[in-house]
Amino acid sequence: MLVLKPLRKVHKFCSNLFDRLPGCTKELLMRTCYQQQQNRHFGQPVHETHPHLMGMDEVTPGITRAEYQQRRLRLATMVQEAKTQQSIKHSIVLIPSATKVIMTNDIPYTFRQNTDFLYMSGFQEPDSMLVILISDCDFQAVLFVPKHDADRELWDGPRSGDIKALHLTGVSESYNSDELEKFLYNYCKNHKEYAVWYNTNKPIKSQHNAHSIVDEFLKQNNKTKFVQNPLPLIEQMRLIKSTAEIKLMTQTTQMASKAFIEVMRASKPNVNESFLYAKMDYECRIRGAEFLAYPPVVAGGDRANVIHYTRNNCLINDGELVLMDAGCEYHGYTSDITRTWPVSGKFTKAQRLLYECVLEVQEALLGLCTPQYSLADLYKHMFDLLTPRLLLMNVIPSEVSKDEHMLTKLLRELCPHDVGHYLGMDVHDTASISKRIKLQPGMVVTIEPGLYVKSSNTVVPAQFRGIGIRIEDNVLITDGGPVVLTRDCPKHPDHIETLMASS
Ligand SMILES: [Mn+2]
Repeated sequence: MLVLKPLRKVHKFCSNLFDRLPGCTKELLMRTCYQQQQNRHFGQPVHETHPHLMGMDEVTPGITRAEYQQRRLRLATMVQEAKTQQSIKHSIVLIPSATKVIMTNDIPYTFRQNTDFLYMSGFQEPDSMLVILISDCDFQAVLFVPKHDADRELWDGPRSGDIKALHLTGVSESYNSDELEKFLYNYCKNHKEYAVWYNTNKPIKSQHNAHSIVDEFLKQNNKTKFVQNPLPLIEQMRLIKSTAEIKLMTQTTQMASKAFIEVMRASKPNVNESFLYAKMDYECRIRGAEFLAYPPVVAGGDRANVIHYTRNNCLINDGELVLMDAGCEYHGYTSDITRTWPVSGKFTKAQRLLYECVLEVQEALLGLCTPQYSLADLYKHMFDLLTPRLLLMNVIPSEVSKDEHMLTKLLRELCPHDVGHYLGMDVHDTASISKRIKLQPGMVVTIEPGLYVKSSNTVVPAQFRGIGIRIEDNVLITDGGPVVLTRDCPKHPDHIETLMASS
């Protein structure tokens, strides 16, 4: 983590200048050199510095300034509509960014921006705050950002600062973060009555100074009639993807699909799960992904029956299946795919029987991804489709099927998780949105039925024990029917066997 090299380089450069400029302190000169260097940069990729990533009008890759402004206008309109019902004239919406979280002395965890803040501003620096002021017929977006700090920027890289943040994001005004307190104090002083929209369920570990400032703001004034959570409104917007977002979702899902093909090709008996994990990470990153969207599950044999197995440190034996649940994050948009394949390249008879059962159910469910159904409806359909097949294959013995209680218990054991979830900027996206609402064009969902027979399961016939299978695709809902975004990721057993035989 140390940056001795650039420091030496600058020191040498400054020393040369220093000899020619007597009277100037070395420290001042070094700072000036750095300041000039930093001024050419932003705290995030922009078109000028990253033309390979960004278009001219884009704040983040793929999303334009106009789209971000449109989002803020929509949120202001939704708040305004809610406000009319309460007959309050003014509203203030406060959306904090994420803050840097420290792992151990001076070492940070990988930074990930607060999704709602990113969706509304496109600003990628920590310790910032978006404030939206709404009055009768007007709204203003004000961004508070970390101020320039030569010492910090020497170590952490350039910050945009308030002026460049204003031009970059297209907000109405921008200030340094340390002006937030005064700003809120003045707002309180100048307004008789107002509603505050702020998510008080902030992350437990957050050291973000803005949280305590807002807490103080909420405590100190008694004019605030309402403190409401803006999250459900923002998630309602995030649920339906725009054209630009659909393009990013298409890219992130294709990227992960192609990476899966390479991981399948690299599989062989006795391979370590950690090797397949690293291969997935590599294949996603070389295609442009920033990182994997979540700790992937790479589970050989019976370990696939631990739904959230992430230790990924065992050898996968010849004849075992490997279940991999992985996806990537590309410019803020995630993919979430699961495939299960034989590590040796050939399914056994029992494995293929169970696999084809899950695949049939999954494909039937994909066909139901239309505005007629909700995710909750599809969950019910999953069991309606699975149960007769399991009975037919004798995976569920006939004596169990006669006892409704035992049958339900066994089905829950064999398939303990949900059929899918909304997908977008977050993996488990827009979690405040009910799964009972009907699917709508512009939504992206996962469809991921699974079948898990633990080796310790003594009810199911012995040949099926120790097998865990899940097949998960990402689906875009459209007026013209479901579009399987992850269709390039092989899942038919013959296709998988052919692919692996040719590797
Ligand atoms: Mn999933």
